[in-house]
Amino acid sequence: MRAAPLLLLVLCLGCYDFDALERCSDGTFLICEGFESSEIVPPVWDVTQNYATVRVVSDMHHRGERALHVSTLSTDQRIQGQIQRREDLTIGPEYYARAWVYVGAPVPTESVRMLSFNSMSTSEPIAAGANEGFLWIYNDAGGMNHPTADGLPVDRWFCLELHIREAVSGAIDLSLDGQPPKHVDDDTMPAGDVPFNRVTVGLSLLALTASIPSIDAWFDEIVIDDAPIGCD
Ligand SMILES: [Ca+2]
Repeated sequence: MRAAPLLLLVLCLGCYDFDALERCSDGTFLICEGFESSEIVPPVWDVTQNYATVRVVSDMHHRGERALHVSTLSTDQRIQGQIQRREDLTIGPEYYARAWVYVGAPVPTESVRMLSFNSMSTSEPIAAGANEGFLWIYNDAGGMNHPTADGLPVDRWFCLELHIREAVSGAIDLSLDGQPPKHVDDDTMPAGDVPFNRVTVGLSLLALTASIPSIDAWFDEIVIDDAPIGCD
């Protein structure tokens, strides 16, 4: 290569939009959803919209050109704006999940679940979410609520990582933006010992006692794998 084209190539590296690169296209993860299709396609994902709308949008994204937008109504009812993938993940007993999440201000103070694993036969999940404005681990199989010291970020994309080791003496880790995780030793066996085989992404507010303002949140590049994923 002559000097001039090489110089152009080097200069061009500085102007290339690396954020536009879509990480799900190379197929290295067990499950990766970047929402680059213009719609959520059943039966890959089932959609639940109770007092909420769930749409793939092109005016907001972490990477690529699209993301998932969940918008809830102002209500005191049971809110579920979610997509769920139902299949045998066949990656147990240790799962890793990563999601890019953007929650619009103001900070929701109610209990909200955003990324959860469920079993086919039960709705009891292990979930990452927030409560009282802080990131939170829920584990219905074990110790229930495990708050973290991390405030729920709003008005910016953040990287949410969840690690589950399924066992009676199991463990859960929740990490924000690649920081050292909140670690919990807990019983993580699903009811009936049926392995987790569903993953759910979105907003779920199940125990409201009063009407709350609407919430807007976006999700992008949902990854499930049997190895640590990171925030790349
Ligand atoms: Ca995307």
